[in-house]
Amino acid sequence: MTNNQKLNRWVKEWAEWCQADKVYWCDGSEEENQRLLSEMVASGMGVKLDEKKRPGSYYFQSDPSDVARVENRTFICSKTQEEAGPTNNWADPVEMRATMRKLYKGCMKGRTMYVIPFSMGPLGSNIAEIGVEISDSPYVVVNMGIMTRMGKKVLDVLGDGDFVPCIHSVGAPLQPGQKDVKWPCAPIESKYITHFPETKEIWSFGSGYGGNALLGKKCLALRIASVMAKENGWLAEHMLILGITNPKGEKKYIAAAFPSACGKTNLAMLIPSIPGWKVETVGDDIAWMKFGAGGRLYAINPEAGFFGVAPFTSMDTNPNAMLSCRANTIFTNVGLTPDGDVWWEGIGYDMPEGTINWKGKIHDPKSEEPCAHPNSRFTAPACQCPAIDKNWEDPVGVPISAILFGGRRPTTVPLVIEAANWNNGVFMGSIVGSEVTAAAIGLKAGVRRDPFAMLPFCGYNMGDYFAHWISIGKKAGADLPKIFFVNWFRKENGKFLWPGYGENSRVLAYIFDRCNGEGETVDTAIGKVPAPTAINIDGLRDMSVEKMEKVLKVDNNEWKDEVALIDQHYAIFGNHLPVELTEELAGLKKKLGI
Ligand code: SAT
Ligand code: MN
Repeated sequence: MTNNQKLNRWVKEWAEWCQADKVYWCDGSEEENQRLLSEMVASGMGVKLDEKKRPGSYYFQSDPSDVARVENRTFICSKTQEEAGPTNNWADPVEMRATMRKLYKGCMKGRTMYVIPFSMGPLGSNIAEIGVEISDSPYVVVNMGIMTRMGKKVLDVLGDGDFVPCIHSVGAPLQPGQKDVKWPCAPIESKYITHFPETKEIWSFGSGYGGNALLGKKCLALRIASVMAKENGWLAEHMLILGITNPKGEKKYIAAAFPSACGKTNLAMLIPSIPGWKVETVGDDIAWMKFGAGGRLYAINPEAGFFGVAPFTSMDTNPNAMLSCRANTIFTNVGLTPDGDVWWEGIGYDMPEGTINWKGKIHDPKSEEPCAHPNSRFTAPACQCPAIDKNWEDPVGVPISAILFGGRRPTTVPLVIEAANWNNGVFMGSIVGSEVTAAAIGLKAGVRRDPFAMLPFCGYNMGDYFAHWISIGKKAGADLPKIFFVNWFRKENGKFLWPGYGENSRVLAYIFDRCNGEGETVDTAIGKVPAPTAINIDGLRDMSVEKMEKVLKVDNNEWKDEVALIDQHYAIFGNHLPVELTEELAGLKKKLGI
């Protein structure tokens, strides 16, 4: 309980509306965490993993219909559709409230309503924000306990201050005597993940999975925070943050945005392959950046844990992620081995016989279907990451020297390009995209643009978001990060030209040197690329200066095609596209001779 009148009133109103059996205020203690986990094990929702193999860890299987974020059920309910812009699903806020109020009525019958106070960012940091989630899912409580700073300590900091109200229900009330299912949720057509940017509220109904239900993450820390950031002159971004130290002991921080499935977690936790360099992790998914001392942008990771994709995480691909989830971790939709451990495709060893798959059946190793769902996850405390940066919880944040944008581009985009200036860097962010094959879920083959990797996460008109980025560059006295465009995924004859993973440290080292004004560059139509010998390839098998020339090549013909695609991409933003980006595109066309 609290003396915060607004909070008390809000909790009371919703407990009555949802007709929860009980209201429980989470204190965030370890005792509470253990109790909720034990209750879920007793009810059959969760499984305790073997204490020797995976100490303090638990296993869950979701309903097969509730396995990922549902973008087509995610809405931005600004007053007008124009404010939500061409890339968001918009719904009228008055109508949406009416629709959802009906769904929420009585939706927590037979369940406990948990009140979850949480802080995105270190408690009391002036970059942090406080939210309160009410949820009828104990699974959400224990996950929020890892992913955020949660409980009574948050209420102490909140006092009678303001918070972001977040309402969540799995949408599966229980009648008297009705037995609960393992993973309660509502059918897809009544799932709603809804944001009200004007009033900074989040209403979520019908799903218990990931970003649909852990409302601090994508809903607050990106969709709502992007609106707050625009209003108050800061940045809320879908970016990892890493610290990199050179052999002389000099350290810089880099933030990087990549669309889903481009290896953000791997880059954030990378182990450099070049001697003497060190990479440390501040965050793997979200960065909030505000101006601080010396006009520099300081970043915090608003989260306290990693909600990482399990498949293909191994001691080879990402040992720091493997070690982060060695204990005190919640696993969802991976395989469960007979000896009480977890298994997934690409974990680095064969599946033990008798392993149960994410659908709860003994897995046939010859099956076409995977044992772990492709979007199966580990929820692990960030402090367990061996590479966690010593400043990761500094309330002031860490000063950002460089911002990277990237996607999966088999052609056209070289390994690394340096923006000429801030606006040119914003242009690069605005054209980020990944190549998708026709097989990908209902998408057209070609480049799927995902500007700033924020397509599903920007809480307002993406054209206005570009303009906000431009305006950040105009701040008086700002000492801005350098911006780079990277692409680890260029191919020749179907094969990747660049080895990726730990070898990406070679590119980070070049970027580090560029921030010090070092490193040899070559000018091209789109920006500065490294000279073929500027990136250290010592000891790299299968790499040569000739191959580097291919990885770094800027082919003006490819860029002429790209520019036509950028024209199409930009057209959807109409008069919300800032003139500075039109000018950047015109400048590029001129250099290409179009
Ligand atoms: O489910 S989350 O939104 O937390 C992760 C993701 O889909 O990117
Ligand atoms: Mn993400």
